[in-house]
Amino acid sequence: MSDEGGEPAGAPVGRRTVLGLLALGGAGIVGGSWVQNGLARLLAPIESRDPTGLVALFPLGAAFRFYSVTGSVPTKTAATYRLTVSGLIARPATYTLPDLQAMPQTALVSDFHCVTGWQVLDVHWAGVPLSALLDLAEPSAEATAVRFRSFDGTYTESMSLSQARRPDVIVALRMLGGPVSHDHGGPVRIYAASMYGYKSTKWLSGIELTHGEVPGYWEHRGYALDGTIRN
Ligand SMILES: Nc1nc2c(c(=O)[nH]1)N[C@H]1C(S)=C(S)[C@@H](COP(=O)(O)O)O[C@H]1N2
Ligand SMILES: [Mo]
Repeated sequence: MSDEGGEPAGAPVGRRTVLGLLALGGAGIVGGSWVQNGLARLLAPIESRDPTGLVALFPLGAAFRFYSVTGSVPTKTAATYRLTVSGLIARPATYTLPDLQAMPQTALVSDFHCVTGWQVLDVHWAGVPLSALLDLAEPSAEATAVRFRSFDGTYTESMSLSQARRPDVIVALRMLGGPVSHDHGGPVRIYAASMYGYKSTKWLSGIELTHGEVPGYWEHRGYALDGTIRN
């Protein structure tokens, strides 16, 4: 089921490892994107960090994969980027990249875990705490959840309002020591430290306050609505 549409860019170690896994299974040599999709299929049912020991056995954690469920994503610059905050709130708003850069920033060093098993440890992140934008929006009494949209035109995610207010959920402007790159969802993405990577919407374009969580792209394909990492 869970082809994450990942591109093989930047994952030579992962690919070598996959070939090893496939060789063990007697599958022989296969082509590039199929290899990654095969890995996703192999690991997708695993809903915790490493119950099988596979990740420890094969060092998949060396590098980020670049995931996109869409073929190509438009590039947004400081001049063209917009983030809208809408829904069940008193104060709808649209932020530019300079607007977000001018707000107080939170930095954190925290791990990134994809639910399919790969992880990157001690990643440097910085951005605006989502809670700060929610405070400015003044959610109404009926608002119980937050829905994220992406300017890839396809991806959505949701989390409860109380999860969204956690101090470790940020509207990330910086990652890995620089601005969030296009491939990592720049110029602005979500980073939710206590949740699996699929909650960290890339190419963030909208934050909407809703009544109840709206299942997103991956929830429609079997992922849990609550993406909290439990172990
Ligand atoms: N818009 C969008 N956001 C997304 C995804 C995606 O395909 N599209 N994939 C998610 C998943 S499953 C993971 S693990 C991370 C991967 O982040 P990375 O591409 O920076 O490694 O992005 C998440 N956010
Ligand atoms: Mo993921």
